Amino acid sequence: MDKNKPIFVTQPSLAPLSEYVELLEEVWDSGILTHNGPKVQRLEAELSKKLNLDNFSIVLNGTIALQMAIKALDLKGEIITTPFTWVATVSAIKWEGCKPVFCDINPETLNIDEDKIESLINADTVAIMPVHVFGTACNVSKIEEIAKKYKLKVIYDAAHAIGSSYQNKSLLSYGDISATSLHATKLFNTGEGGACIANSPELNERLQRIRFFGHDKDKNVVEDGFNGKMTEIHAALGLINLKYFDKVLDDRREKYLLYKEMLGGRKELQFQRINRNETNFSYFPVIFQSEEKLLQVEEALNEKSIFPRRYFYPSVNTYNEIVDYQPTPISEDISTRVMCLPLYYNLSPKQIKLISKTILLSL
Ligand code: T4K
Repeated sequence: MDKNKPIFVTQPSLAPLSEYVELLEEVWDSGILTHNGPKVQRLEAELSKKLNLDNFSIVLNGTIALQMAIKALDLKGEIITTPFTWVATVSAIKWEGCKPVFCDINPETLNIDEDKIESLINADTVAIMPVHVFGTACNVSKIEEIAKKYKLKVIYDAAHAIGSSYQNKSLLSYGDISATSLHATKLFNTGEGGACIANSPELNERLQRIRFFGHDKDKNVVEDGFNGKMTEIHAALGLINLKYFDKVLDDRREKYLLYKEMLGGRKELQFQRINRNETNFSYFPVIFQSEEKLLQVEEALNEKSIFPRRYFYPSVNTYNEIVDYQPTPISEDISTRVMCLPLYYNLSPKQIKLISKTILLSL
């Protein structure tokens, strides 16, 4: 372990470069760089098979995936979402001309509190957009029940959720559309990337038209679209990384459990309630007793060149440059006290022990 090398919150999981070069040679030979070429189509097919999903459309990134989902469902009005998220959830809602309405979170799962959703529904509500925070499933059954009762659409922001499951199916199979991210920092990555998983072939066809300027198969413009296409270079990266998907997931599980073993016994620390048989272990959030304590721990880690990240801080409902404040006290409180520890493939058990001991000594 290089003592001086900084340890960041994450590092991309990357397959051996030689394997990438082989695929890039095919791209060079074909001269096809984009427009849903053979590599994008192969990645769609292989990911669908791996996760047992239909109606899978790969796009440029997770934010575009969310925007496309809103567009494909023709949503105009209020969308109930969580403030405990990355700003992209909310900016996607706003870019599509809808209004984000914030529902507070469950302090144990850190996901939207399904029991608080109904009180926010009114005549302008068109959809619910929960986030499977840190890869942990929301209460999907209850959310589906509410959506059915009020005839609302459900889009899951599943940016963190590739590799997670719910009731023995991929977590990405739920909702009218699930939108995931394949960003460099995610469990499975294409550098930049994302995907929409729709609940019907018709909706998937619409998403595919939207990502390609609104063209139908004969290149007639049949609706408002934009450019959401992934390049062959990115898809090739996905294809080689996909071979290591299970290995990366297993490795994360082991590392997550090691952190839990090191830190789990301390009553000063709280952890997200997860289902170990369903989550993808994509983040290791720790909730401290106060922000002061968190800052103290962060300083001690930074002194050792260890850089955790305050995902998610601040609570998005307090971003007063972009949203009107709506109180969500639990999210506002937890976001000041939560921090994600480094967790990635190349992180060694020795480094996890160093990080954990540094935390324990500064509590
Ligand atoms: N919804 C939710 C709930 C999300 O969390 C996100 C994104 C989205 C929607 C939108 O999906 P995308 O449009 O991004 O596909 C990261 C990611 O940029 C973002 O994808 C992610 N969520 C968010 C939670 O985190 P930062 O600002 O933390 O990235 P950065 O550059 O500070 O990277 C963190 C660490 O990772 C660095 O310290 C070093 C390491 N790193 C990062 C990159 C980009 C690398 O080693 N290599 C790299 O290429 O945002």
